[in-house]
Amino acid sequence: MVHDNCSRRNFLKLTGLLVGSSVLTRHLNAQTRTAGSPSKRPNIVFLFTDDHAVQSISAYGSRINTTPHIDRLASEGVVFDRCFCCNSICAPSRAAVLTGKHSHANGLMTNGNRFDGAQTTFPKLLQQAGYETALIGKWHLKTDPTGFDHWEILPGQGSYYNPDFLTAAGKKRYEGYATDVTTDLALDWLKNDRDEDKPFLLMCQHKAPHRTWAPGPDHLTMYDDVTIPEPPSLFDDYAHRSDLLKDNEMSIAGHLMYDYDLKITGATEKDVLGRAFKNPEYRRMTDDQRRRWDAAYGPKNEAFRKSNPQGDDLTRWKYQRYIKDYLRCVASVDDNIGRVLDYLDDAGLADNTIVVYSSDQGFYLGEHGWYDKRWMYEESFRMPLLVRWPGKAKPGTRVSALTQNIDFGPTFLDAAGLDVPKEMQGVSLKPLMDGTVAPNWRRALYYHYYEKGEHNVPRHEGVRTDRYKLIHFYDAGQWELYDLTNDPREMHSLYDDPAYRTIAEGLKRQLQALRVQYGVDGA
Ligand code: SGN
Ligand code: CA
Repeated sequence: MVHDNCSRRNFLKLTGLLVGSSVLTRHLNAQTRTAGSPSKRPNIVFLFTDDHAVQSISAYGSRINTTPHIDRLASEGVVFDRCFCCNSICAPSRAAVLTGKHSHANGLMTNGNRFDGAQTTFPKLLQQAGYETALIGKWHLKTDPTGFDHWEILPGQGSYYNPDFLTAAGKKRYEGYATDVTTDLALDWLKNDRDEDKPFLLMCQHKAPHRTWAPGPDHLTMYDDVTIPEPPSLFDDYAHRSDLLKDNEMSIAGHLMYDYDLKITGATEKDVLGRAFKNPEYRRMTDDQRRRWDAAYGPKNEAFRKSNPQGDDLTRWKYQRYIKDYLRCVASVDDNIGRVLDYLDDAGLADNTIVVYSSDQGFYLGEHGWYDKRWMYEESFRMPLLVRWPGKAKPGTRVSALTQNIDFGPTFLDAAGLDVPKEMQGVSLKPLMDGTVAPNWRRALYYHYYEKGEHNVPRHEGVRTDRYKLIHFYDAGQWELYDLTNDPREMHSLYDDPAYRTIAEGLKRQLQALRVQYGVDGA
């Protein structure tokens, strides 16, 4: 198929017809495909990023950027407006995606745990059923990947500049920017390495836009001339909520480091925890990359030193530097998603390929004065989920049913015509793809964050329904209750309000029912 298309592209080039016109190619591909191709098991391209919040995707109504290529998936497919993770942290979310199980059930509860690769995962089941499976990019599960015919992963968190990749054969460094390199490797596998007689699963998993938010050479000066709007709770005082929020170590005002996070190269100022680390990317750069970096940040840093903002103005400056770098990383992700979508068109694969875009969890883009994730509040609890599934996902559909990362594996198995094993706790999202409101769909989601670590977020579990959210900070014996319709930004807990006692009790019963349903210890 690819070869046919290549020769057709060459022919078109020679005859002068292909003047950068992927529209024409798409049209021809569509004609070829509809001409009697037998119905085949769909390929799956899973595009997964790290810490990409819906507040920075225009298909989700971003006020701060545009993501035209991700938006293409929205107009050609389905947007899940209420998709959530079961544990808002990297490795646990990835393990939940692979296994279709909550953290306690797959054994990976914190970033410190090692993934048990002997357990059942959806890639393994697809592979056993005849799919060719590949994983490229961030993995972060400590043990070697299982269930993949081909894998090439970033070690741990990986690097943005000139990243190392691990394979079963060892380590290799690629010159370039991680988001571009990861896409290059994924496209290379699609074009040159896979067995074209088999359906495939490609998991293309980016490091971006994870901390330290290092933009690539092409985006270093993007947004230089604009001011990004601040979220209304940038200066949150944490009133009317658990006092545990005040103990956070993820504030833009106090916990971002000048050189490490904010790119003030050579800064020695410390954050409120007394840390003054150097940015790890800077020393990885080639001379040319460093020259471009310095040319971009040098004048901006000089202007910062000169204006020397203080107090709230300093926080505002830090927010601008943080959010612009984050969005610059997102812009590169979006460009690279576009490259993959164009390739699928050009290779004639788009019509029989499910394309999914998601990220391991959401992120705070200044809401509550924060960066990072972990809390069960909407911004980090939510995940983007966009699915283009020709013939199944009705273009332009928005789904508001409560969905979770444990549903991804079951959905992919269902797409391949396979049974979902009983041990998987998620359910296939296929019935929702045409906008149907499934009558017996789940009415509540279970959440549990277990880590006692960086950023000082207390362990908590909770339940979210269509309208309410109940959170239990169990080590401190504290509860919060939010009415998400009246207080979507979760600024005022109603747990101590007598008018909400019955609602709180009902939610506690729902939480307990979920603990029993999912087999949580002690339930
Ligand atoms: C690193 C980051 C943290 C982040 C964790 C988890 N620090 O430790 O800010 O919360 O990863 O992120 S950094 O200085 O190393 O960037 S996760 O997405 O991998 O779970
Ligand atoms: Ca993450």
